[in-house]
Amino acid sequence: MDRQKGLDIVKGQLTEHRYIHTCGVMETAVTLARQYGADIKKAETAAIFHDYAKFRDKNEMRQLIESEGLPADLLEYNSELWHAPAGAILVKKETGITDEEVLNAIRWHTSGCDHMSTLDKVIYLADYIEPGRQFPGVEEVRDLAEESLDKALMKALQNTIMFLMKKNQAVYPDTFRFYNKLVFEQR
Ligand code: DGI
Ligand code: FE
Ligand code: FE
Ligand code: FE
Repeated sequence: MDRQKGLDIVKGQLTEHRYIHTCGVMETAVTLARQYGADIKKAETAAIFHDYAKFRDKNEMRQLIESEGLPADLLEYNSELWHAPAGAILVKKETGITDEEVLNAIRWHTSGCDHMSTLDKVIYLADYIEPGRQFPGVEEVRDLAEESLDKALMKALQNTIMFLMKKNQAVYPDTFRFYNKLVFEQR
């Protein structure tokens, strides 16, 4: 899809703040795709649409998870996780994007999983390090992203898992699976 058309569509779904974040993810994803050999156009499209469902009604997303046969255990975990798989379904239904690689990158952009493609990783990392992100540790991950996609992701996953644990929150199993996979691949 044309960049401007995609941006116009998501603008109607997002707050101003989230739209600016989306533009940051788009720029960062294109840079990372070029650097690490993912499809640049697919990275651009996945980035534009990655948070498409961020502000959908929770009940709508809960029903979608049930009716579309998405993993039911999602409902037991933080509802922040839902907009990613729900987004993949809604983007397909509502925007005509059918490319499964793009839809998968949207699907896995929050939890991760144990079979992340290079495109999935690019979107996951771009979401974490785009220029608008300010949380502790992001600068270290930005530096690592210059030298290694997987090393940067490993640090990002460590930060996220520890952040959730410090708040006594549950960690979705796919997030641990993604982290463990990165560990296994790096040793
Ligand atoms: O939608 P964004 O804010 O741009 O970012 P995101 O889709 O990566 O959502 C990240 C949020 O989800 C972050 O604040 C932590 C929260 N979260 C809750 N449970 C989990 C989780 N993130 C991961 N990776 N795994 C969880 O189990
Ligand atoms: Fe998100
Ligand atoms: Fe993320
Ligand atoms: Fe995001």
